[in-house]
Amino acid sequence: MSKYKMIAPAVPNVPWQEKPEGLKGAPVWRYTENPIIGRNPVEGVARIFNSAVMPYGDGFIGVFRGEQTNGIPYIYLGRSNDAIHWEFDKEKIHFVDQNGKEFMPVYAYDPRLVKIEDTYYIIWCQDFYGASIGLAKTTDFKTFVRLENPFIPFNRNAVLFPRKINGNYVMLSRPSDSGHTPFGDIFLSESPDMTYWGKHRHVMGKGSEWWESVKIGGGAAPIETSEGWLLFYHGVSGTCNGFVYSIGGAILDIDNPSVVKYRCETFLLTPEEWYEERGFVPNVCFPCATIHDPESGKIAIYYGAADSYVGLAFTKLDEIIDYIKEHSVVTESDTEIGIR
Ligand code: BMA
Repeated sequence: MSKYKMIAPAVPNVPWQEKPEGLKGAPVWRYTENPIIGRNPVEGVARIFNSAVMPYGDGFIGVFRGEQTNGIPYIYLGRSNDAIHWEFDKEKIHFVDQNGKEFMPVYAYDPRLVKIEDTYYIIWCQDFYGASIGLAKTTDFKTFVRLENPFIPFNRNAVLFPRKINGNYVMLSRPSDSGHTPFGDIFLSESPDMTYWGKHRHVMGKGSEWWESVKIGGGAAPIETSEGWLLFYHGVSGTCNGFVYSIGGAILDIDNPSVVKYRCETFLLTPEEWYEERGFVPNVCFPCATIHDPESGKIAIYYGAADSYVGLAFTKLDEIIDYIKEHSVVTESDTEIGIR
């Protein structure tokens, strides 16, 4: 009997490996065959990383950050039967505006993919006179309709909740600068129609713990549970040799997600393996999606590794919630409603 409940559609074929014996104290463990996506995965693309996947039909579908061989990132569609071996389209995703006219962003990176009711939304970072959030929808993964840019620049790391809360769509984002951003807290905004965004709230600030002391950003779409919204996010620390990106975990109030109920003071995963420590940008674990199954409590976390690869890690609902609760430290700025 599981202790906690996950509220999500069943995914019996969630990719999975049991926790290795002897891995004490760590609630998240890596897939032994990582990285699941290596370099030069498709013609014209040097690296795929920071990408989002989800169940679709009998298999899985995903939106992938592909670094083209000209150095410009774009989003590519990929499909898989097992969520581990992926086939990618050679052509980047083709966007149209709401009148059907081609509407391609100059560049597009770090996509997230979230299903709300019958529609799939892609959220990514793009140029809108500076780094900001792009938003598009599809129902068939053939036509991708770009919606209005939700926010003015500069902003990154937007993630939608998988259902409306109190009648509104809810999006997390991380206001930033136009460069590598030496600061950053997670905020949320609401919208009745995916066009007008407001009721902005502060969710959580960069942490007092060293591993997340420079900035944080939303990662995978929050998972609805009996304890609140389970959020995997990234936390960044600064070293004399650059930023280090680790994966953190928090649980947000179910009806008022700007309130942080629990926040894990330790990272859940930090760069340790060669594919996380060595690559185009060393020392990056950057979560963008989970595939999760309410019946078994299995959660597979997809993360970009060293801006070069895609890694896969696992945890279980009861274990991760207990771990976050047992190691939780929340500050006033976490637990307040987040309006001043
Ligand atoms: C951030 C984003 C991510 C990237 C990370 C580390 O600012 O650009 O795409 O993974 O830096 O380079």
